Amino acid sequence: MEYMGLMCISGVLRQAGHTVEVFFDDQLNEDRFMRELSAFKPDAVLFSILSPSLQWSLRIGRRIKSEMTALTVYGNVHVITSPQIIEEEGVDIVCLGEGEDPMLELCAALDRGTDFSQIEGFWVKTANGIVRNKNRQELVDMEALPFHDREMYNKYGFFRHSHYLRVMAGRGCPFHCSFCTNPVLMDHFGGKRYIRKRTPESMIAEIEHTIARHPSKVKFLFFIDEVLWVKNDWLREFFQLYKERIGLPFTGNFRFGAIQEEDIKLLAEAGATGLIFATESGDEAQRKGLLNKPVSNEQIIKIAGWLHKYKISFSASAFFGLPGDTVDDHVRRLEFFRTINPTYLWTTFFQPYPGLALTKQEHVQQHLPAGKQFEVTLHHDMYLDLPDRQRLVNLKKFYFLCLKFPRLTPALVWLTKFNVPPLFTVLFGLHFTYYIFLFERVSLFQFLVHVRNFAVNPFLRKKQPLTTTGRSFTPPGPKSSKPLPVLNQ
Ligand code: B12
Ligand code: SF4
Repeated sequence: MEYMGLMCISGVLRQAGHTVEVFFDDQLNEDRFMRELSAFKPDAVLFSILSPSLQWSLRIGRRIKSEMTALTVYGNVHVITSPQIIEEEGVDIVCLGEGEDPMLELCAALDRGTDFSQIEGFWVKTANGIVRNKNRQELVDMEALPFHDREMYNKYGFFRHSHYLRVMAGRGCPFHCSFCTNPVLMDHFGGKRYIRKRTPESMIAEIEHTIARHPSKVKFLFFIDEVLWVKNDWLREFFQLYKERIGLPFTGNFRFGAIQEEDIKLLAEAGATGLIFATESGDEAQRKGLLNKPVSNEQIIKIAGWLHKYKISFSASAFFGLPGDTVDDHVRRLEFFRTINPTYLWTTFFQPYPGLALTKQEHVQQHLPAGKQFEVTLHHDMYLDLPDRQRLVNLKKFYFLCLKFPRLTPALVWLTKFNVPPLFTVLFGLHFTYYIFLFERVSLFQFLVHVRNFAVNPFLRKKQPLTTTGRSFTPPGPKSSKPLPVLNQ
């Protein structure tokens, strides 16, 4: 997946005259990846880290520090919520917030050969210890930023051959769901000021620019904003323009809530084919209580009805791996999902990422397994140590099939008693393939890359010593007693 954050940072750095390149580790041959990186002779290597990629990034960071002279700079959500990773070996700098401005200052200092330890928004490891600068007060002005530097990804066939593009109209979401990092970011960045949408006109101009320059014909767009709907006025103005000037089929993330029938109608006219409406749970009490998403079943059923009326397919979602849930609870909730009849039902295991309101709750804390790392995929294992784990893990893999084939449900639920992971994985693969064609709109070329990554890589990777995937990190542990590296200041 291309990273919007890196594209934003690259855009400003290139405009300031720096040379930027992206390197994608397909995890087939780490030595080859390191050779390619080293041949570029970077002054700084930037990691954009979500929690599941932490261990990979630390391992690569350590190799960079031992094989090259580059600085390692870590940013993105995991770093914002756990800046103490600065104490890990291989990490030189962590970014406490938006990276555009501090990176500009860092690169300018590297060019001049001057001190970079005092840059606001960074914690910096120096020979004399860690310098913890304060976070920057100002958020970036999204209207003043250059367009996303998407072209840097085109060196890779996977992105060049893509017929669909991810675009982003803004940052942040005004809601406070307990399982989501968004409210944590809102608190971190000083409340609602973090929620910003581009002006409809400038967003449309960026989409036109991106489509015109993309090497493959763009057939589909995916708005990856946390929630595309924030205000009705913005939505209406934007999609009116979209309908007139872009008109390509698209999908995006929405929240069941204040959206009106006229908005759904406009979205359909503008080209919405498959929208993502998170339900999170088929149980209203769980959704409103534990998950802190105050959306009623009634609201969801009403909006789902409009989506069907205007022929927009949509996916719903169901959390697995929450404290208190049983197999029977999930089977009972199927009734609600059948009522709204989504095109796809996305299931995911809850991950207790750092800082989440839900992670802090006692009944989650008491089920946290010691030293467990976050997995990149949320589909195969339950993070929390909960009763009836095996059956719930099995059920999750074909929950969507239970939804679509009610008559098969009793037999499928009975099957969950047996421990035959390959069978369940095949069943999961069947409907996940349906999802990636329907919602992710992958091209055949991209599909083959996916097959290699998901089906072939795990076998090839067995040859790599998995013991080197990095050590586990226990936040906020005692300070490292190791001598700090001397940096090239
Ligand atoms: C779009 C999106 C996606 C997209 C694109 C991912 C991407 N990284 O661009 C897709 C659909 C692919 C995706 C996938 C996943 N996502 Co996601 N995603 C988002 C979302 C909605 C917006 C991210 C975004 O582009 N923001 C806009 C950009 C401009 O901001 P930014 O990324 O924060 O970057 C800025 C700063 O953080 C900083 N920065 C970022 N990187 C760096 C690097 C350096 C060196 C520096 C200095 C600064 C810096 O500067 C940037 C510019 O200001 C966020 C929600 C959120 N609020 O962040 C969730 C979110 C990041 N995703 C999340 C998760 C869990 C996932 C998945 C793990 C889910 C899964 N397993 O299926 C995968 C992981 C993919 C992977 N391989 O890592 C969680 C992360 C939680 C955590 N603690 O890590 C979030 C926060 C949502 C949530 N539920 O809470 N995601
Ligand atoms: S509505 Fe979506 S993005 Fe917003 S806080 Fe809830 S889960 Fe997160």
